[in-house]
Amino acid sequence: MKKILVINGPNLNFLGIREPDIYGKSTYADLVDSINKAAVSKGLEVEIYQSNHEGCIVDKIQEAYNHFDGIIINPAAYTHTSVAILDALKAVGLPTVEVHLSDINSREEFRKFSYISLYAAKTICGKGFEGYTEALDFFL
Ligand code: CA2
Repeated sequence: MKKILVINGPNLNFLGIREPDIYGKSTYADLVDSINKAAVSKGLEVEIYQSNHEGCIVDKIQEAYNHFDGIIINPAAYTHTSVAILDALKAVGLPTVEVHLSDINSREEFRKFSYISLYAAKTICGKGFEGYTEALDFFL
């Protein structure tokens, strides 16, 4: 069975608490539940990790080396700033899908550039929780 590491970046643990107009009313626990259910139905094993800290995300990506078959990552705000996360993904070399709940191309100008897209095999945005399900399909 393929093992996929799902990483969620800063503030995503606040889902459903604030900004429901952008990110929806469902909570982070609902997101975890939806990813777990989709993974079971597709015959994939997933580990889901969330951190508000750039270095912790880099550590987690490095730990995936030799332990996972792929990475799904929503780096949240680090999408637009983090060369460190880009470099970690490149160093580990696992197939990676980038996911964003919102459509980063139709928001503020600064959200249009993604360091992570320079490495990710695919970027899915603007599809809410469904984006993670679609990302899982990439590994089938
Ligand atoms: O659309 C996405 O998934 C983002 O990665 C979410 C990030 C944002 O910085 C990216 O540009 C796009 C922000 C996540 C913050 O999540 C919150 C959830 C509830 C309340 C406030 C923030």
